[in-house]
Amino acid sequence: MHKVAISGTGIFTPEKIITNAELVASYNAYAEAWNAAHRAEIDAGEMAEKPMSSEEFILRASGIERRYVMEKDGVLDPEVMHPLLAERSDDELSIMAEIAVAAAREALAKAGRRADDIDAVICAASNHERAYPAIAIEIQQALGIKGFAFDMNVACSSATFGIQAAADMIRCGSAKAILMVNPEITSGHHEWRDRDCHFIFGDVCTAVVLERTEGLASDGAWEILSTRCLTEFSNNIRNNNGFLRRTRDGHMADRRDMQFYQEGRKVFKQVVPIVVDLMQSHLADEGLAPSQLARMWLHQANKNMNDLIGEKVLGRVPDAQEQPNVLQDYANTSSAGSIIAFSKYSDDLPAGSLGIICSFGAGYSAGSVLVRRM
Ligand code: CO8
Repeated sequence: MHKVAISGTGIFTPEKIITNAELVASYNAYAEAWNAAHRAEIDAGEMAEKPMSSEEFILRASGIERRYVMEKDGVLDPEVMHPLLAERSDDELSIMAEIAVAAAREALAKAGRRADDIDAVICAASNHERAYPAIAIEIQQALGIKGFAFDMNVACSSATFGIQAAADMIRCGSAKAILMVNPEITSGHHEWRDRDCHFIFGDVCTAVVLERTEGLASDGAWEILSTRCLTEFSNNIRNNNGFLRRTRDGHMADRRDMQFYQEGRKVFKQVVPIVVDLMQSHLADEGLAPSQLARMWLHQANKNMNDLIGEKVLGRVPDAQEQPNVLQDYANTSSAGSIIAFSKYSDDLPAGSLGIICSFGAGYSAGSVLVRRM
């Protein structure tokens, strides 16, 4: 069995930013117009008025201040409320592959690797823009990687499950080095017209190079000591859009359940203990105490949730540098969140430092990756 390391990471960050102020102004204009259009039904008690959103609520409830998006004009237009992305022909690089290639180039450069050194690509994300051919195979071709590639989806835990899949394949010898990417264009499957969740998500792509620890081409890699993945079925985060849509009555209707929807309070309450138990049992299995962790790179869904998880795992309030958050700038970027935090906040730690990358989200799904700086 081979030992496995994360030798490079990369982030593609879109150029466009939507601040909470812009988001709330657009949502409130949409809600006011909707209320005006439905005034008679609202006054007759047949429909509820749409309440207004507020910047103060968003910051307090989530810690999010802004988010990056691939396209903002459509999202902010009260008459559109979703991104407007130009359709590409089958011969053009797809948008998910494009952002994955950008993040991958950065990860490969950090790892000191070229396409020839990689023998597999995993595209792990919470949605894929088409059913087939796999986005991963398109990325493989665009980068000139030989070997094999496949897509996978475990919602917000796609990256940690992707790391486990890659690490297990490298350990067993079915690949020597794997590129694992997380292109998350959440703005496309998010519901910007729902006040309860319109502030949650942002777009990004992360990339991770995993390879055998022997013969690394760069310094400062992180050895993967072990991984844990866990799933438990829940309807509390859901999206019913799928290939059977046209087989059902009313498939063309603008239905709420064709975008992300959730029971946020229930998710918060039910997921925190699952994640705390996963991290604590993972550490215990390795004979490690939480106090030995130099850093925790958690999934970036909600600051209050991360604060609570950190406190429960460590038994005290973590310092900001022990558990860095990026969601104030990026919002929830689904599977990419913990990898952005890891990529931005790991270079300063000395050799021997222990850390944990942990994701959680729809499914429910949770993943834990225990790493040590080499
Ligand atoms: N502005 C003003 N007031 C608001 C707003 C708003 N925008 N939204 C809600 N309120 C009001 C509510 O109406 C409520 O009012 P009242 O008390 O009068 O009833 C009050 O504020 C409190 O509302 P909530 O109880 O909903 O507020 P919470 O404190 O629970 O915060 C959160 C809401 C932030 C959503 C919180 O519950 C949360 O973050 N929960 C965790 C959810 C989570 O982590 N989900 C992860 C989902 S992501 C994932 O798994 C990936 C899926 C795949 C990606 C999909 C990409 C699109």
